[in-house]
Amino acid sequence: MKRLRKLSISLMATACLLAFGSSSAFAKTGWADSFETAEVMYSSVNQSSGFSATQYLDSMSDNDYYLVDNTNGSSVVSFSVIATPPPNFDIIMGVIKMDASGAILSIQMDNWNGPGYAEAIGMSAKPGEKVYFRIMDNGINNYNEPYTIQFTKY
Ligand SMILES: [Ca+2]
Ligand SMILES: [Ca+2]
Repeated sequence: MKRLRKLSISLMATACLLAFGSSSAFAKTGWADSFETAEVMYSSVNQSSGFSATQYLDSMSDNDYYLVDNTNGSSVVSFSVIATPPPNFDIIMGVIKMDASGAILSIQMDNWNGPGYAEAIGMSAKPGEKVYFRIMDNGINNYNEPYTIQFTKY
């Protein structure tokens, strides 16, 4: 019975996903899957001191990109990013820093902590730099619950 209910809920979610294909509330594969479609957490043009989002990864092939963009900035931006997975979900946070021309300055894949535990980084971006954060799963995971990502400017 419990299983049946779960199935009908997931069918409903699928129906909603079809009805509101572009809604970020059901964002999954197809949302923020590349550098070009990254969700902007901070931009030197439209500065914010904080950002947070709650999103789902739906499968091993899904991933979400987020951007801290200091391309047109006039000063160094120092900040932290914390990605917190649901229980039984092992998250990997890729951190890709680029210069204004898109040349990659550094890449790291942070996976310090296991299922249910956050990956976090404190760093800075000089004027002209941008940093992409790529949220991925580490193997097969619990896809029924969302992860959260939080950007905080120091
Ligand atoms: Ca995605
Ligand atoms: Ca991890």
